[in-house]
Formats: sequence, C-alpha cells, structure tokens
Amino acid sequence: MAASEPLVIRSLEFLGGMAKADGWRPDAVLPEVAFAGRSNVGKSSLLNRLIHRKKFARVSNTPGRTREVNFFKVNDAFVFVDLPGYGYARISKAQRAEWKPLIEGYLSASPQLRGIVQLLDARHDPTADDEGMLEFLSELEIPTIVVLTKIDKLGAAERARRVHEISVRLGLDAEQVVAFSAVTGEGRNELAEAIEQLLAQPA
Ligand SMILES: Nc1nc2c(ncn2[C@@H]2O[C@H](COP(=O)(O)OP(=O)(O)O)[C@@H](O)[C@H]2O)c(=O)[nH]1
Ligand SMILES: [Mg+2]
Repeated sequence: MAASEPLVIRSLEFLGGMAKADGWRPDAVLPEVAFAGRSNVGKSSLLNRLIHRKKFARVSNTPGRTREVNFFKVNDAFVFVDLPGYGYARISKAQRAEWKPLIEGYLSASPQLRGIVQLLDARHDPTADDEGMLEFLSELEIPTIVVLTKIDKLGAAERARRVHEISVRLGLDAEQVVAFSAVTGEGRNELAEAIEQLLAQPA
C-alpha cells in the first residue's frame, strides 16, 4: 500500500465569519489552527494547495469576507481559521488599523487554538507588521509554524541563504521554518505534517 499523504481532506464546510473583535464566532469545540500573513503573501494560494480545494479561497476572497476571520470545518474533526491579511498598502489607514483588534479579539476568544501558521514572503525581510504579529504570538505563547511562501521564485543558493537569514532573524531553528511553493507544491506535505502535530497537542 502506498504511504498516504498527511492531512487528507475529506470534507470542508464554511462555518461563517467573525467581523468584529467582540463579534460572533462559531462555538469553539474542535481544535483550531489559524493562518496569518500580510495581504498578497500567498495565503489563499497556500490554502488551496494544502486542501486541494478552491472553495477556501473562493469564500475568503469574496468582497466583505477579506477583512473577516473565516472559519472552515475540515473532516468534521478540526477547524482552519483564515485570519484577515494585514498591511496592504492600498487600503485606507482606518481599514489598516482594523486587523489588529480583530485578530486579538479572535485570539482571546479561541480556547481551542492549537497554533498559528505564519506566512512570510521568502523574498522579503519581515515587515514591521510581521514582526509585531510574531512578537504578539510569542508573548501569548501560541505555537507558531513559519512558512516562507513563493520559494519557487528563488534559485537554490538564494533560497538556502534566505531560509537561514530569516530563521536567524526571527530566532527560530531552521526546522521551524517551512519553505513553500503553491506553484510547485513544494513544502505541502511538510506543512501538513507540522499542522497534524499541532492538532494532536492538548489545548
Ligand atoms: N510564484 C509564485 N507565486 C505565488 C505563490 N503563491 C502566491 N503567488 C502569487 O502571489 C499573488 C498573491 O497570492 P494570494 O494567494 O492571492 O495571496 P493572499 O493575498 O495572501 O491570499 C498571486 O498573484 C499569486 O499567484 C507561489 O508559491 N509562487
Ligand atoms: Mg487571499
């Protein structure tokens, strides 16, 4: 029998969106893993690759939902949470200031959260917002997986250098950092295994 791939997705159900820091969210019953990153970092593309479904991005990219926290039940066993992308230069200052309280509101209302998948663009240094987010997660002692997206855009030498640089800069071991490409699928199974490990932890 062929080894099965990690995190096989059998079902995916959109549960709804949380629009305000103290707003509605689905009952926190199942274990949750949340996905964070600045706008355009490749979050929708990563989720499509991870889940082998287009539904995730279709819902999350619907106008009005892009600035919400969106909840998806997977395999009737756990919940993936798509956090709003932050730091997009073309949105207004007021909209820019919205994401932080909303993400904080989500984090404080989520006793079943097992960890965060934090996306960073492999080609760029972490932004001030990225560093703020990572600092915040580490203060709250939330287990965090760092994913470097769009790794296909770098050559072999460059990518090794970037993985090293970014892990040193963030004070992580290189094993805590997953190099990922939504184009080639590289890193999909490594990320899936890391998520399975997060989900297996107690709350
Ligand atoms: N080359 C390459 N392009 C990517 C990758 N992931 C995303 N992109 C591109 O980056 C842009 C933003 O991606 P998207 O998934 O919508 O980002 P989001 O705003 O974080 O959801 C799109 O033009 C994607 O095609 C990747 O792994 N490799
Ligand atoms: Mg998106």
